[in-house]
Amino acid sequence: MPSSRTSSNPSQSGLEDDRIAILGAGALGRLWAAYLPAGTTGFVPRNASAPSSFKLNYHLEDDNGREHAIVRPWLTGLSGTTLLLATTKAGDTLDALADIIDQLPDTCPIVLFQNGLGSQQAVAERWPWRPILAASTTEAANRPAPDRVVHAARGHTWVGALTDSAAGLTATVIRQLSRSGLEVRGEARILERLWGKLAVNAGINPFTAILDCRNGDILESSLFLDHIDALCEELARLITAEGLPAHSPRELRDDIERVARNTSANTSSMRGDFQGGRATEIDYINGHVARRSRELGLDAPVNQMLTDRVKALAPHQDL
Ligand code: KPL
Repeated sequence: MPSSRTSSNPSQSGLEDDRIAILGAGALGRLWAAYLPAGTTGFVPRNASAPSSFKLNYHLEDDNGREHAIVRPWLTGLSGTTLLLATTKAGDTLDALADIIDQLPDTCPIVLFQNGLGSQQAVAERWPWRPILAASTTEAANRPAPDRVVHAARGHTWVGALTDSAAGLTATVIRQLSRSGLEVRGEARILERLWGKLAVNAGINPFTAILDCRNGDILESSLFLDHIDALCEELARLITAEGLPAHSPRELRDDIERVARNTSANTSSMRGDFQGGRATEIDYINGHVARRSRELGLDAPVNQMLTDRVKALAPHQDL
């Protein structure tokens, strides 16, 4: 149940014992902030966009269609933070963290919620001594208006360690996140889970952006039908070359089609980014597949073609 109130028992910083800071006030960050207990959670202002008020007000439509007015503070300091959720876009995460990380206690777990792959590794490589975890979530949230978040469907969130110092902290992170009432589980093989999600996103998101259609509509399109088998072969080869458990191209295609059917009425995050004039995450999805394939001596022409076509739709984006 989302928590509409502000805390009745605020500590000095305005938060109770758990002090969860959320970096990234998009759909996913606002979803977690709404479900976590009000007194424990606040947003981290980005340096470049200092908020003009002390609180962030928005509406949440929960997964039962009920409306909640949400009020959460912009945090004025991070010294007592017990958990940082980074819900920024993949391409923004490294810079956004660099701006604020010196304010965080060294022991504070940082959970990365980005789509695709590449940004998580960049963060773990830059701060290898920090406890850094990655999350893979199937919670579906979108933001049809700046002050409105829709929790379109309940899912699960898996959390696992990326750096050595995070290895013993998964249980603490799960305890704090579970206060939201959302389903959170530990995942020892978080990279495998992130690859599974990347494969689904690689097979849905660029098609929806290029064709400007909902997820389910790609299934009958000739662009999808002409390229999906080759795309799945490229993914299957790379997953094996990365040393992860093998998946056949057929299994990957079945997963992609199942998710496209189950979310048929959804606008994918990539189409939503494009429509909203935001940079897409193509470099961390199909672009990551093309780049890693090149690095490992493999070919991935379909992933490269989809990357190029999405970038041609959004010429402002460049890594
Ligand atoms: O994760 C998604 C996304 O839009 O990024 C899918 C699974 C495609 C659902 O829309």
